[in-house]
Amino acid sequence: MTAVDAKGAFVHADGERLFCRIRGRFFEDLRGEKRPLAPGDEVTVLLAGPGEGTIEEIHPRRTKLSRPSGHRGEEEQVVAANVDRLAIVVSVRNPPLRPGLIDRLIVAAVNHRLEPFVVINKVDLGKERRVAAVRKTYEDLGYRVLRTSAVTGTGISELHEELKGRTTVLAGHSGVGKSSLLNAIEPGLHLKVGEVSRATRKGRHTTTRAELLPIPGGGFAVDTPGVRAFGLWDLDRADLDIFFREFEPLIERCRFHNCTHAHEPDCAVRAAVRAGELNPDRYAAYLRILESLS
Ligand SMILES: Nc1nc2c(ncn2[C@@H]2O[C@H](COP(=O)(O)OP(=O)(O)O)[C@@H](O)[C@H]2O)c(=O)[nH]1
Ligand SMILES: [Mg+2]
Ligand SMILES: [Zn+2]
Repeated sequence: MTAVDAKGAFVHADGERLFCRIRGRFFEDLRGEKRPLAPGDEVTVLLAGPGEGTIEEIHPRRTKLSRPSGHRGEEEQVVAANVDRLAIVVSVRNPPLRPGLIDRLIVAAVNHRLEPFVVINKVDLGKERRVAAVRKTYEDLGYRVLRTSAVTGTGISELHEELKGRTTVLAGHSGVGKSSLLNAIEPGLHLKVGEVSRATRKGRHTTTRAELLPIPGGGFAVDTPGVRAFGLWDLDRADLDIFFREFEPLIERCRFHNCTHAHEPDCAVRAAVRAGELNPDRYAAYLRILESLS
């Protein structure tokens, strides 16, 4: 299943793209979800005619990436299903890197059992020291970090290699170049690319819905429509620390077994931050996420 709207869904079957109707009964048992299907869902299709079919069965999801939606975030919107990896795309300039976003998306990815990696795009715009610093932070933690430019082609073949044979969601603020990177890998995708508005430095949302895009050589990418408020669906604040992998060896040395590492005495995480053994930006990101979960 590659794309979905109210009327039906596009399904990839043996290299063919079928438009399939969704049976009404799939809308009845939604369990708080907005739609019965998400990009990446695996389905059984009954062929109806050339290029057409009906979805007969929706298979259980291996993984899913969700965010809260609706007025008060009470509904679950599944951005993509059966995804293997999350590519966290940022740019160091235009729009600038927002502190904490990579950390938040790593938590979201791991919480959903996706393997995260970081793509620093627009490296043609300079800021080399910043790029190197971001790269070092996340490589030291054991995450893969790529430097790319959709304009000059830097890192595009490496990114292509990362995407091959798997399903990867590209997440990051709009305007960072997600659609441009995918076009650079496969110009035939003809993804619409937005202008970054000078006034707000925020990209316009030209990508309006998530869609599964075939990658040359195998695999799929999901180009998400921005992640203004990529929520941490289903995450208990007491579990947040386990998603900060560098905290892990410290956690058992905190005095309280349920230490939140925010204010408690004899906290090994805070001690490590004070001693300069933990990256203070990562700790600040942890505290910000912790606060947002209360
Ligand atoms: N200088 C530079 N501009 C880029 C690069 N990648 C994308 N852009 C520009 O950034 C803007 C937003 O790109 P787009 O792909 O729509 O971003 P998306 O919202 O993340 O999909 C467009 O004007 C692109 O031409 C890059 O590597 N370098
Ligand atoms: Mg886009
Ligand atoms: Zn602690």
